[in-house]
Amino acid sequence: MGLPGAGKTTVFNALAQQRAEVGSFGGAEAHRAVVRVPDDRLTRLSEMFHPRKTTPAEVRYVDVAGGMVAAGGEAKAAARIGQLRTADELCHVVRAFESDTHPHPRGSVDPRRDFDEMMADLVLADLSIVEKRVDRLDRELRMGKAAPGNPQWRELELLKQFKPALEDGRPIREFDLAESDRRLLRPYGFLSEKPMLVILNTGDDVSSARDAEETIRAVAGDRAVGVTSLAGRLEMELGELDETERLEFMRDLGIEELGLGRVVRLSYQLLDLVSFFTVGEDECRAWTVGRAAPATEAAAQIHSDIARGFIRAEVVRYEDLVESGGLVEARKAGQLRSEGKTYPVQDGDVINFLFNV
Ligand SMILES: Nc1nc2c(ncn2[C@@H]2O[C@H](COP(=O)(O)OP(=O)(O)OP(=O)(O)O)[C@@H](O)[C@H]2O)c(=O)[nH]1
Ligand SMILES: [Mg+2]
Repeated sequence: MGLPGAGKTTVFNALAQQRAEVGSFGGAEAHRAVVRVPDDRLTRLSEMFHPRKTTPAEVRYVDVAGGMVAAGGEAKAAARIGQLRTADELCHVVRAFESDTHPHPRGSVDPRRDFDEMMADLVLADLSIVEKRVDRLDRELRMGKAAPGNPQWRELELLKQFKPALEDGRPIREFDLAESDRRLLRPYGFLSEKPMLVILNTGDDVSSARDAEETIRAVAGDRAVGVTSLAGRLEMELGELDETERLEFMRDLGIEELGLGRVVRLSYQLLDLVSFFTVGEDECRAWTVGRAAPATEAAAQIHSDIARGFIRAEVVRYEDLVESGGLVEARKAGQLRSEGKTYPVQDGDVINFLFNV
C-alpha cells in the first residue's frame, strides 16, 4: 500500500518476480502473488536428505490500488479497505526516488511527509469505524441487550479508549493490548493496529535513503513499525534476468542479496514469527509459526490430526543437525530431544512429530 505512484507495483514485482504493469496509476484490481520464502537452511537440509520434494514457506503479497485509503468514492474505498483489513502486515511503500519523467504528484520527494499522510489516513479509517460502532454498541448495551460479563462490554470499553487517541492522530498499535483484547478486536481488522513495514522505494542507489530511513524510524518510534529501503525499479529489472546474468549484475553493483530476503526477515521479526523444519526422504519443508508457540500448534500447521493425536516431538536444532551430519548421528550425540505438547518452538527447530490417530 502507499500513495499513488510511490512504486507499489514496482516493489511488488521486485519482491514477487512478477510482471504486473507499472505506471497504470490507480488500476482498481489488486495484484496477488505467492512468494517462496528464501531460506538457506532449507536448501542445506535438502542437500542432506535428498528429498523428492522441497517446499519452502510462503508469503502472500497483495498490491492494492494506490492512494489514500478513503479516496475515490465509497465503493473504491470499501474495496481497498477490505483488501487491507485481511492482511497480517502492511507494507507501506514510500517514494524516495527522484524522476523527471514521473514527477511526484506533490511536486517534491519527501518521504516523511508521505509517511505521515498515509498514517493519518489509516488512523482516520479506523476512527470512522470506531465512531459508528461505539454509538451502536452503547445504545444496544444500555437497552440491556447483553448480560453483565458479556465480552461486548469490554469491547465497548476498548473502543471508547481508542476514540480520543485516534482523534489525536495516534494509531491503535500504541496501546499495549492483552492477547484476549487483541482477539476480541480481531474481526475489526483495524489498520492502524497492524504491524507495518515501511519500504522506502529508492533510485538505483539504496543508500541514498539512509537519512529518510532514520527520520521515519524516529517518528514511527514503535516496535510494530519496521523500516527498510529497496531500489524498486533496479530490483524489478534484476528479477527479469536469468540467474547467471542476475548474479553477474549483482556482483558488479555490489548487491549481496535481493530485497526479498531482507523484507521477509523484517516481516518475520515484526510479526514475531519463526521457521521450523520437517525433514525426510519424501519432503523437506519449512513452516511458519508464532515465536514460542506450543509444539501442538506447530503440529496443527501440518495437519490437525497430528495435533490431536500428538504423542511427542523429536526436536534437533538446525545447527546441531548440520554439524552432526544426520538424524542418526544427532541422536547418538544426544542432540535429538524429546519434547511434549507445550514445548515452545524455536527458530530453526527441526521437528519430527510422533502421533497416534
Ligand atoms: N526512477 C525510478 N522510477 C521508479 C522507481 N520505482 C518506480 N518508478 C516509476 O514510477 C512510476 C510508478 O510506478 P508504479 O510501480 O506503477 O507505482 P504505483 O505506486 O504502483 O502506482 P499506482 O498503483 O498507480 O498508485 C513508474 O513509471 C515506475 O517506472 C524507482 O525506483 N526509480
Ligand atoms: Mg500500482
